[in-house]
Amino acid sequence: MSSDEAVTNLVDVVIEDNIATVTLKRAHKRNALNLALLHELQSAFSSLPSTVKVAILTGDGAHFSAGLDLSELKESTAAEGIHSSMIWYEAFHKIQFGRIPVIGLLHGAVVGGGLELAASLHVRVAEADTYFALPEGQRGIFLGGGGSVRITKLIGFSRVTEMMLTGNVLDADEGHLIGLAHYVTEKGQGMKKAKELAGKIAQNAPLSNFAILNALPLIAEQPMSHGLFTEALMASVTQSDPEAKERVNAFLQKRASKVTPV
Ligand code: 1HE
Repeated sequence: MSSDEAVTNLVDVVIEDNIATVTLKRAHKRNALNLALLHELQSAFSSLPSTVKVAILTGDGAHFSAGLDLSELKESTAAEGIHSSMIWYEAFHKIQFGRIPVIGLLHGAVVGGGLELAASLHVRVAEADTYFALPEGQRGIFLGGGGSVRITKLIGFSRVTEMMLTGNVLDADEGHLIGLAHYVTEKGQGMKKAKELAGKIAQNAPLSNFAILNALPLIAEQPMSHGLFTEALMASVTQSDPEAKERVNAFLQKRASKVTPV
């Protein structure tokens, strides 16, 4: 950590109504992720007030994140490397399996550890200038922030292998096509889209959002018989919540909106 950063916030949190916008604030290093930033990120997500229902995570400046701060690798030993990965895992686990859904607003470079971070988010909106890459092979290292698990689950083992071997850089539309982004917007329109989605997500029943964040990934890792059983348990818990009863009644009494095509 350089001395200027010792006194500077590396993560900024702004709360408006029930939406928190969390911004990586290390633009002069292209939001490269060092341990200090990861600690701040984890603590930002751990300390959001209970009134917050959704978060948007983005990066200050021209890039979402340039990945691992490579200067931290210069002197590190194997043991320190393992310890560092554990810190990345803990921070991203806190985000992925936290209380609230997190929308990633991506732009510019989403590379290496930046893509590992993006893969831990629940919805990803990419502005048109976004590009995705895994330059670990070129740097002589390997994924170490959970990407070999999370990115592989998103786009499959073969695509991750190809991206890592060749250093192939995917643009926003290519990333969208294979599932790295759920939405692509024009440059400058990403926040509008992210806020629109956040507004919708915030209106869901909190218990449904909890189940989506926590039960779905667990079920995806279970054998079918276990998965179906977990699903049945989660379905019955959500269905018996008073909020679900009220919402279902509202629909049956024609007080709730219908599902409409765009
Ligand atoms: C950095 C980093 C970084 C920028 N670590 N310092 N990630 C990479 O291999 C990507 C490396 N970065 C780049 O390819 C480029 O910086 C970008 C395409 C992202 C942006 O380019 P540009 O021209 O806008 O910026 P720049 O001039 O290259 O960088 C500005 C400063 O940020 C410069 O420092 P300065 O002191 O000379 O001003 C860069 O050195 C610094 N910088 N990226 C450290 N990544 C858990 S395992 C995950 C493994 C990985 O993530 S591997 C992929 C690492």
